Parts: sequence; C-alpha cells; structure tokens
Amino acid sequence: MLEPALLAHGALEGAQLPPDISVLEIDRVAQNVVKSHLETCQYTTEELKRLAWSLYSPEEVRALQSKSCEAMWQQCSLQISNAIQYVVEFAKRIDGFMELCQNDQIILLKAGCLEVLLIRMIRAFNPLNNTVLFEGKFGGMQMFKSLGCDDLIGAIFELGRTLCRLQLSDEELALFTAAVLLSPDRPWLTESKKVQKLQDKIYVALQHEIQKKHSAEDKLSKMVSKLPLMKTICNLHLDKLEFFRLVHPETAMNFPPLYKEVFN
Ligand code: MHQ
Repeated sequence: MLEPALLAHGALEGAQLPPDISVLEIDRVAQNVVKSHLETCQYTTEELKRLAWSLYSPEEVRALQSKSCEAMWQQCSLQISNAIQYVVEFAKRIDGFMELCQNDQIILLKAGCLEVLLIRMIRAFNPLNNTVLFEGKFGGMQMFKSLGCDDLIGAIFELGRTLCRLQLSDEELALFTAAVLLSPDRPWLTESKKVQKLQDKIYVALQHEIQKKHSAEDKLSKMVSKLPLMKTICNLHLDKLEFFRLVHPETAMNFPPLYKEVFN
C-alpha cells in the first residue's frame, strides 16, 4: 500500500489501518480535525479571495523596503506571533492533543508551529503573481528586503509556489497540518507512542480524504516530500533570528512573548 518514497521520509511508517480502528473512527478524526482547522484558520476562504485584490502599491512596497531592519523584524515577528496563536488553538481542539502531558504539548507546538504556518501560508499565497498576505494586503518578496534575509524569504516563497501546485483542499490542509503537528519523532517527547497513534489515524484519514479525488499514494507522497524543505526553512529562520539577536539584542528582547517562547 505504501510507496517507497513515503517510507523514505519515515513519516508514514505504520500508517496502515490498524485492526482496531474502524472507518467510523477515521471519519470522526477527520471531522474533528477539519472543524478545528476551519474554526482557527484566521481568515476564511472568502475573506482571502476578496483580499487577493488588494495589492501593495509600488510606493507602499518602497516604504516597507526603506524601513530599518529592526522595525521590519518587529513587524514580522508580530504577524507570526498572531498567527501562532491560531495554531495553538488549532492544536488544542484536536482530539487527543490535550490528553498528552503538558511537556509533550509544548514540545510539539514549539517544533511544529512554524511548519504548520508555512503550510497554512498557501491559503494566503497567490501563485499567479507570487504574492503573500502581509498586514492586510498582498505583496511580493521585495517587500521583505529590509530584513536582510533574502535566502530565507526566497525559500519561503519557493515553498509557497510548490505547495500551491498540489492544490490542497481545506480538508487536506487541515489533516496535513494536524499530522505535521503530531510528529512522534520530535526530540525529547516523553510519550511518542501516544503521539504516533494519533498521527497514524490522521494520516489514514488524510489518505482516505485524498482518495475521494486522486490516487492517494501519489498526492500524499508529494505532500510528504515537501517536509525536508520546511525543516530547512525552520532551521534557516532560527539561524537568522540568532544572528539578529546578536546584532540587535534590545529589539529582540521586545519581540512578542509568544514568538520568543516558541523560537528561543
Ligand atoms: C497564517 C497567516 C500568516 C500570517 C503572517 C521570520 C521573518 C523575519 C520573516 C505571515 C518572515 C517574513 C508572515 C508574516 C514573511 C515570510 C512572513 C511575515 C498563514 C501564514 C501567514 C500568511 C504568514 C506567512 C509568512 C509571513 C508573510 O494563517
């Protein structure tokens, strides 16, 4: 049932329907995860469709570009921090997450929330003109120039483009982000078996969801194959943050508490 490509990433090992899980239970898992996603996705699809028309003007982009590096980092960390709050709420609404010990809840959120944000980004990413939603309007990568992180921004936009090509539905997005969040291989987990069981069910539900329209193995392996690029981006972000903290410690001290807590 599983393709070698999936096994190679180790993400789906043992994701076959275990004998004690019924189709009914998989449906219940899917319903819970999709509902949680829709309740916490920050912007509805309709809102995003409307917003896609409001682009930053060239003057506005130039204004962003001429900001100081510190001011732009501050703005970005605030936007990311706001978005993280929704991811935390998403996690809390996934059945089983709150039953994990608090230590593991924190480990999973710290390790997974940027990956979840990067996947969620495709909802707010327009591949037709390579723009992303930032503070209420869409703009291209140039608007982040003053951050001095062109490689990081380039990688994020590239991921946006490749993920958009998969044309994920909100259901697929919901289940994929839940599976990423519930990764049993995060370092220092105390109950990784429990996490593995939750993730297995979510991957089965995702497979089931994809099968409604496509060949599940194919699309799922394409989704899972983007995980290494996401990990690279997360590490690059941590490197950039570490360097920024070194050069501008006083600004970094004033980053939003949630951003600091997740990425310290
Ligand atoms: C969410 C909504 C959302 C909110 C914020 C780390 C750094 C110095 C720079 C969006 C990254 C710059 C982010 C704000 C840039 C790539 C960041 C800044 C989905 C994700 C999304 C759209 C974030 C996407 C990434 C953005 C634009 O529901």
